[in-house]
Amino acid sequence: MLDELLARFQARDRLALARLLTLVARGEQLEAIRAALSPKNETTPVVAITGNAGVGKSTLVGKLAEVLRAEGKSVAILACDPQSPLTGGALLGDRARMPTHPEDPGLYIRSLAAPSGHQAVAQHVDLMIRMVAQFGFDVIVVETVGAGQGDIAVRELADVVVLLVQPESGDDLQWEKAGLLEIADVVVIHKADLPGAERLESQVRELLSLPGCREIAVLRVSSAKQTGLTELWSTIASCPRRSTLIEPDGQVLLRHAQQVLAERFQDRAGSVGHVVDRWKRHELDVTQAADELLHVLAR
Ligand SMILES: Nc1nc2c(ncn2[C@@H]2O[C@H](COP(=O)(O)OP(=O)(O)OP(=O)(O)O)[C@@H](O)[C@H]2O)c(=O)[nH]1
Ligand SMILES: [Mg+2]
Repeated sequence: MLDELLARFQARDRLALARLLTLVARGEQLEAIRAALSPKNETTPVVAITGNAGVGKSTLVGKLAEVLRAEGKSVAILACDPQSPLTGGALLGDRARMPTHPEDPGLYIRSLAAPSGHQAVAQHVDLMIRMVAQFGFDVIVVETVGAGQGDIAVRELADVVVLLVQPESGDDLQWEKAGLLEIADVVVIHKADLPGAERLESQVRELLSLPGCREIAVLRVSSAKQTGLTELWSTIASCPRRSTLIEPDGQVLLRHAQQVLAERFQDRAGSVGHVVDRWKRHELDVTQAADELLHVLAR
């Protein structure tokens, strides 16, 4: 059954892709599916779109997909939703705001339930990203749940993180309190058709000019008025990539090892995480980190 699905997936059957994604979303057959993927095609850019609820993520993702399609690029969208797809509402809502062209082989949209709590993306979305990359899409866009600190996980998954903010009533910059600015490569002042966009842009630029901030592009975009969208894509495309997916082989290996370990040796997840954290802080090189992981396992 799984073998047949995988064979159909390799033959670029979208129904097989959908079924496999469902298995992964349920946490089933993870290892077999992971093992069946070849490490090829992992240079596919992954763009995360994040921001608070209602800031227009789904709408913008839909518009961005149209820009990409017009350029002849195929796009897979993984839309993480705070609600269970069982309720139907959120799922259908997202679909409604995104273009649905079932006949377009260059566009694939998948809604995923993100677990409630602090996580910004659905579980195993890393594996799903690899799957759609392998399926052959040119660009992968992940819509995340604006879950504040939980979005840090997004940093690990994506080459480019786009943070959406919108003119809000009052001075309550929620996304700033949540630390979202820290993970962004591009900040979009979204709904730029609304009053207050200019003021918000200067607030954001001011925050970003504080010492210690990375260089981050700031753009005004209105999905409703269709302005700033092509500029947004060219900005994203010119961002330096620093994905897990394009790191040197050893580091990819280490990260995959971490996932497998976390699944198989749940009791040692803490120790594994500790080693990986030290590697990330450059306290260990990749060989040392691999050695330490072996120690953790041999215990
Ligand atoms: N004025 C204006 N409204 C917009 C724009 N883009 C989206 N909206 C509206 O903003 C609302 C929320 O849009 P969504 O795309 O659902 O936002 P979201 O961030 O995906 O929402 P969640 O997934 O629920 O967090 C909708 O009513 C949209 O019509 C825009 O450019 N301008
Ligand atoms: Mg949405």
